Formats: sequence, C-alpha cells, structure tokens
Amino acid sequence: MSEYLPSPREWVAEQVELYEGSGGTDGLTLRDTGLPVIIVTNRGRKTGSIRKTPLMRVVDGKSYILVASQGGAPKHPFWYHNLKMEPNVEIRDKTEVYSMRVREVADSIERQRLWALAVEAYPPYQEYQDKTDRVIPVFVAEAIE
Ligand code: F42
Repeated sequence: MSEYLPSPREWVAEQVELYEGSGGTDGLTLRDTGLPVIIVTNRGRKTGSIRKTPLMRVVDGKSYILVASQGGAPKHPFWYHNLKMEPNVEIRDKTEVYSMRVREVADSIERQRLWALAVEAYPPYQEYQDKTDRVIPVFVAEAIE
C-alpha cells in the first residue's frame, strides 16, 4: 500500500484531516465562505503516493467538475499533472465516496458550459481566470461503471 502524503499547505492538510477524519460530516466548506468542498483522492505521478486535494463542489448531474484554478496562480497545480497521468480517482462528497475517472475538457463549447456552472457555484473562479494568462483547466469526473 502506498503512503498518504498530506499537502504541505497546512490549512489544506487540516481541512482534509477534518473532512476525512469525520467521515464527511465536518470541515465540509471552504473557510468562511460556507461553500461546499469535495475531497479528491489520487496518486502522485512521481511518488505514486496518495494525495488528497480539497476542491470546490461543482456538479453537473451525477458528474463533478474539477477546476484547476489554484487561486489564479501562473502555473497549474501539481494535482492537474497527477490527474493527467492517472485519471482514476476517488471523490468524497460528504459521507459518499465514489470511484471516478476524470478527463480534461478540451472542447471549447463544452468547457464554456461547464465553466459557467463552476462560476455559478464559486464566483471567484472568474476573478482567478481574469488574473492569469493560462486557461484554467477544467476536468469532468464521471462514475466508473
Ligand atoms: N484548488 C484549486 O485549484 N481549485 C479549487 O477549487 C480549490 C478549492 C479548495 C477548497 C478547499 C481547500 O482547502 C483547498 C482548495 N484548493 C483548490 C486548493 C487545493 O486543494 C490545492 O492545495 C491547490 O490547488 C494546490 O495543489 P497542488 O497539487 O499544487 O498542491 C501543492 C501545495 C502540493 O501539495 N505540492 C506538493 C509538494 O510537496 O510541494 C506536491 C504534490 C504532488 O502532487 N507531488 C507529485 C507526486 O508524485 O507525489 C509530483 C508532482 C510533480 O509533477 O512534480
């Protein structure tokens, strides 16, 4: 079994600990926004270790939309590269855990529709896009049948 490596960002690691440690009954929102968060569990592309990444909860039917915004930073987050290499993930949404496969959305019309859903769920995503030169990647996570 691979080891779980917590995020070096303390507030992120603490959110994961609270969310997962409570079985999805505590630590469910982003700081003081009150907006819901999911936890994505995936593998590090170099270490092979287990990584856990809290992201805003954006849904499209039964799919989840993952937005690699990292606060509008100039570079994609590491988890973007991890997911490109290993698209099979687990997503925890409160007390439910789903095995899912992710794909990056390449089609611009599809991206536009999903981006609108993302901004509706978490309006700062638009500010993040406006302040960075990169096009913020969007993934769709779908249940593995
Ligand atoms: N980030 C987002 O991008 N979008 C969101 O919607 C979002 C919401 C959110 C809500 C709550 C919360 O607590 C955090 C939230 N974040 C959101 C922040 C998010 O959880 C991540 O912390 C952030 O996106 C940065 O991701 P990152 O993968 O770049 O993490 C950094 C800090 C990190 O952990 N770096 C590790 C390190 O040691 O520096 C490396 C991690 C890693 O994946 N290593 C790979 C490996 O093999 O293990 C190799 C990676 C490589 O390619 O070199």
